[in-house]
Parts: sequence; structure tokens; C-alpha cells
Amino acid sequence: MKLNRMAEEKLTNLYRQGKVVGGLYRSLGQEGCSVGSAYALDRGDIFTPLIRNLGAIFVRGGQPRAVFAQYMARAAGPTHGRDLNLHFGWLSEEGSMPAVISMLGDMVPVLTGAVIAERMKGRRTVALTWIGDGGTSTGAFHEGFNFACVQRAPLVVVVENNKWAYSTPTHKQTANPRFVDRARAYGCFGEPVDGNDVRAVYEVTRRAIERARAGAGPTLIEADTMRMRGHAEHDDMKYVPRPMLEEWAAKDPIDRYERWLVGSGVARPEELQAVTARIEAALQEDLAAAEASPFPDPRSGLAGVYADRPVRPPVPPLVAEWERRR
Ligand SMILES: Cc1ncc(C[n+]2csc(CCOP(=O)(O)OP(=O)(O)O)c2C)c(N)n1
Ligand SMILES: [Mg+2]
Repeated sequence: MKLNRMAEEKLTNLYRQGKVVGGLYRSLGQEGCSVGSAYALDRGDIFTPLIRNLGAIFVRGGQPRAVFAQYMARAAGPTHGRDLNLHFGWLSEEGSMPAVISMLGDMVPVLTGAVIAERMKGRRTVALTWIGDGGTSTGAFHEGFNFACVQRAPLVVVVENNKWAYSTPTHKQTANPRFVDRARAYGCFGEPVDGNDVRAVYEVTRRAIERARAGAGPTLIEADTMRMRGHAEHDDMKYVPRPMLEEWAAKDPIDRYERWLVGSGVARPEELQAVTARIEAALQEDLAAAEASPFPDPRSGLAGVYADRPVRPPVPPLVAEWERRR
């Protein structure tokens, strides 16, 4: 969570310096949702983060250096400057991360298909993804999640109810802002969780993954949390009432976890400070390396954007005959 937050703080500085190409979408205050749930995945499981799930990428092995290079559109970034922010992925036996599609809701049918393919190969892979309160209103989310439930696909979806979809509050998004209630309608498991309690998020996701792996089908987890920045750094979020921000600042997931670690004797305050110092040193090194790395060679601009060798399907006979007659 600390790595997630501190990396984003560095990205905010880069954004203000005009070095980030495109937008910067923070997950301030929501780090527990990404990190707690991603920790519950096993080797080989697949996941797709949305824009506020940088923490999950780090949990699953993503490197801050690559993320900095990606945000600055450098050649060393995973898409070599072809795409921005978290629009990248990887395929690996350790656990693949299919790259996110921006159209909200679309990753639910995509991951459902991927994990059903895994099941057809006899593997016990589970898929995890996240969706915002706003994203649950899309047709793609409904169609994909309904299909996943009918097929009992081993899929876990965390609805991050952060109270806002850009400037739209949840009560203008849905007549029932208790998103977990939808689980009954879909006929799957539903669990509400305090999204700012990382241990609770881990526990609820671990249970959901265990059920999914055992063949019991999907779980819809509703994580109660709050978006503590604007939709992106260009958004001053003046539509968010100040008292709401103050209320949620007191429930900060990192502060809470640190209080628990110290209070229960798991860690001493100076150990936590040492962790912060270690992350800071590593991030500074990563940032320097990414900033020093070059932009992609303009002559390579067309490679890796379109299919490099487009496959032309054979012309159907009726079309061929029509063309001949003209
Ligand atoms: C189908 C679709 N419609 C609109 C958008 C533009 N858009 C991107 S993020 C966003 C708000 C999403 O809100 P929510 O799902 O609550 O996620 P949050 O930003 O709060 O994490 C919108 C409208 C999109 N990406 N896809
Ligand atoms: Mg939202």
C-alpha cells in the first residue's frame, strides 16, 4: 500500500512537471482494495486491474520503473510509448495480466472467457478484476457478469464503491446504491467489505477465490471506500463536499493498517519508518532510471500499433462474383 501511494505521489509530481503524457488517475484512499484483494490470488491466477488498481500490479510483480516509463511514454515502458498509464499487460505462467480495455465493464466478459478457457484445459485458475460503482451501470458489465454466473465461472469481481463516477454520486447512478444486493439477482455470492480495512479485503477475497476454485462460481464483493482525489489530476473535484473528504481521511487505509501493526505488536514504529525509507530510496532510483531513458525512435512508430502483418481473410465466393461482374 505504501509503495502504491508513494509511487503515485511521485507520478503526481511528474504530472505537475508536464512529464506524464496523458492523464493521471490516482487511487489515494483506495489502496487497501487493490492490495488486499490481489494478495489473495495464487500462482497462475489471472487478473486485470482498472485505472485505480496500481497496487494490485505491484503485488503481482509489476515494477515501478516500468510504470514510471509507461506514464512518461518512454521506450522502456511496457508498451514502448504506444499506450499510456496502466494500459499494459503480460502473459506469464506466474499469473497473466490481460491488458485493460478502457470501455468500462468490458473486462468482465473478457476475463470470464479467459477463465472458462482455462477450465476447459483442466486448470483450476481463478480470475479477479475490479469495477467502479459507475462501471456497474454498463451493459457489458451486466452481460459479462450474468454470463459468468450462469457458467459458474471462477471469477471474483470487486466493486469499488468509491461514491463517485467522475462527478456523478452513487445516488444518481442507481436507485439502490448497495451494490452487493445485486449478487442475489445474479444468483452468485455477495459480500460487503470495509474497503479501507486491507485485512478484511484480503479475507473476503480469499474466501471468494477459494469458493471459485472449488467450482462454486463467482462472488461480487462490494468494497466500501472513497475516492480521495478528483477523477484524475486535472479534476479539482469541487463537487465533492469537504466534510465527506474529512470523514474519509480519518479512515485512511494505510494509517489504519499501521495502527493495527503497531497496536498488535507485529511491527514497531521504527520498522515501519524503515520500510518507508526503503521504498523511497528504491523509487528514487527507479524514477531517475525512467527519466533518463529515451523516448521511442519515431521511425518505429507504426510497429506494435496495428497487427504487423494483417491477415487477409479469403474473399467469399459471392463477393468475388460480384466484383467480377462489375
Ligand atoms: C463505457 C464507458 N463509458 C464511459 C467511460 C469514460 N469514463 C472513464 S472512467 C469514468 C468514471 C468511472 O467511474 P467508476 O466506475 O465509479 O470508477 P472510478 O473512476 O470511481 O474508479 C468514465 C465515465 C468509459 N471509459 N467507458
Ligand atoms: Mg467510482
